[in-house]
Amino acid sequence: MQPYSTTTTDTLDPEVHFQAKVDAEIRIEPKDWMPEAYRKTLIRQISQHAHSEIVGMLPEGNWITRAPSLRRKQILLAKVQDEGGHGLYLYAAAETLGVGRDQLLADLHSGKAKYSSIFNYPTLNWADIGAIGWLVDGAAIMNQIPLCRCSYGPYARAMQRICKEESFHQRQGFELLLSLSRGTEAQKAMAQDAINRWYWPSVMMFGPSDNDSAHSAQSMKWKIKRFSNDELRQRFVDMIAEQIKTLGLVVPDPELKWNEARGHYDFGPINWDEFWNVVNGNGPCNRQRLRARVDAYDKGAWVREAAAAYAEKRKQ
Ligand code: BYC
Repeated sequence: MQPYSTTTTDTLDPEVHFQAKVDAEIRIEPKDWMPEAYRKTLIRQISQHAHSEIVGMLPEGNWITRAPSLRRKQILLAKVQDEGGHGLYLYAAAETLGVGRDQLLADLHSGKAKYSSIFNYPTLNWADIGAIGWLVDGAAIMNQIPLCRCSYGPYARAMQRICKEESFHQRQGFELLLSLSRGTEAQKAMAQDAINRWYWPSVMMFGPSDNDSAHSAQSMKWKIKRFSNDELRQRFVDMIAEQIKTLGLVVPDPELKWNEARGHYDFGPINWDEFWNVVNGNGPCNRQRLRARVDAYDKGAWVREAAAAYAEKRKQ
């Protein structure tokens, strides 16, 4: 932390004053002055994050009616509801930056705003629910714990709550895969198949490599991001390479190998063509996911109208 004094910085131009606060780890709050580009970056990132949460409900929601036991169904229902809640905290955080929720959703529905690439892959068997919890939520936690220290107060506070729930999500996924890996040969094969399909897309979730990351340098200067995409990706690979040993399964990367000198696992090349293809709308489920969100919004019109009418009545 660097020293910060309002008296010494009061006379400076607002941008210098702002950066001095960020450098001194003083949180920026909605009514504080902030550069327009900082506000726009936050709206972009927080809204994309919120969209990821609610689009992320779809692949898992697909399995609620087919969960193999009441216990599994309860866990999955709770998890999917949590993701909806995360979306709400994050939309509320984005709204503190002066943008309306209708606008944010319109940008999602028109394809202007992105959401995480990972949710454009299909959930083909029950083990996918375990793989999502362990790998996808595992990647999400790795990326989100540092966001609890983001310079923007409302985002940081939303992330603290979200991270607590994400850790339950990851554990339930691991526990599901552990049960399958100790089951019949067919169950073990199902778990391995799910890991084979979800591992690389989870590694890609961290975004482009640092050299190709357009926003990282500025976002790190503003302390929105605390670690680069590649740093977090390496931590994730290291964590999974160890945890998979307990499952007795394998990571689908023949080049994964402990590197004593680096103190990290080396790993094989990432298929960036696949990543950009999915980000640009051409993944296996992009169209289906967007259609489902637009349909849900249209079908929910009567709820919004009823809530508005009720609020109006109470005002009178
Ligand atoms: N997918 O300069 P970069 C969850 C885009 S939900 C799609 O590195 P930045 C969960 C990026 O937006 C988890 N697009 O960007 C929910 C940018 O394009 P634009 C979601 C991606 O922002 C339900 C361009 O590539 N988590 O956990 O500095 C069930 C250049 O990238 C992706 C968050 O959203 C991607 N994977 O860094 C289970 C976390 N990666 O905007 C689980 C918050 C990059 O210029 N977000 N792009 O058009 C972040 O931490 C950062 O935004 C990122 C990207 C690390 C994702």
